[in-house]
Amino acid sequence: MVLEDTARRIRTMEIRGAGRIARAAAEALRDHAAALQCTNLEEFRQEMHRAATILTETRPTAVSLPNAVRFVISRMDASDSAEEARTTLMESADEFISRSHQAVDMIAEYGSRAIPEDSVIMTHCNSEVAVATAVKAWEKGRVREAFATEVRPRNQGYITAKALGDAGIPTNFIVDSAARYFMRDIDVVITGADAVTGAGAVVNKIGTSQIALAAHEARVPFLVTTETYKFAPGTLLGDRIPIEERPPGEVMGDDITAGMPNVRVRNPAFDVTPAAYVDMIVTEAGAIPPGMAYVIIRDYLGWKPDVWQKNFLIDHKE
Ligand code: RUB
Repeated sequence: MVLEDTARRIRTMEIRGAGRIARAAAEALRDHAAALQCTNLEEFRQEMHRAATILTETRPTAVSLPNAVRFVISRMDASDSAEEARTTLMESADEFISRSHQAVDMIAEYGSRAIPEDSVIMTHCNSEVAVATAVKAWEKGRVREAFATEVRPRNQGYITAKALGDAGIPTNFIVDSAARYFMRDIDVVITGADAVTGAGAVVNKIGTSQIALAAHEARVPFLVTTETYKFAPGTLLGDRIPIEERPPGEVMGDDITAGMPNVRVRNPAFDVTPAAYVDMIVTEAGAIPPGMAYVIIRDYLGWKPDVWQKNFLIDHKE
């Protein structure tokens, strides 16, 4: 019940943002394991793998989701009984959730140090970790003003503008297409990430790459704040990050499109910013250049090519 409910809330974006999605999935697996009346190890394992599949299929782009699910369920494989597997899984879920919260605090601290004194910052979409960094920098007196974009079509920028404003930061709310117009006033752009590839490219909310391009053109530093569990090991095997394309109705009402038979509305939810437009990626493991993405995958996500080639898609998909 909790499982299906969490899956529905992630799918409908009631729970959104890569970090929150990952923690919600870990929590759902933990609660599902706790509620499962099952004393047979193999049955327990199978049911938890089924649960993992339901969760990972809710949204395709945020790599935090399969990484969190893998972290939570992989250790139970060494268990000798259903009870041991349940305990291990529940402990892993709690560990993931607490590490995730700690990571946000650490990134906010490191990221805030990277923001120059008296900065005007710009952010796009609603990233928990980018907002935490901006607020931390504000508390240290490093931020003078903020710009938050609207983020069509789902308007996540409202949440960001409110959070920044509530923290006391004088905040300008602008439409997405005004980002380049205001870039001349900006000292640093900060965004979050849904995925980071082995080559250091950053997948984030649609429009991020245009803002990165405008920042690059204006010589404005572009900072990405992200937990290490948003790095994508599969990209080292040549996998591409799937870009979610959401329903056209989010962009234009179905009644309007009905009157335009030759018009197709496209609604990709994310885009890819090449590493060349990213100045720094701030993680809980430190602030790194995008070229060091491989090191994060190797050292923080347990990258072992032989094992991952076999198991990259959690084994319920085999
Ligand atoms: C959210 C989005 C966020 C990242 C990072 O997209 O693109 O910038 O997920 O967020 P959506 P966080 O609203 O479609 O989920 O730092 O909170 O993980």
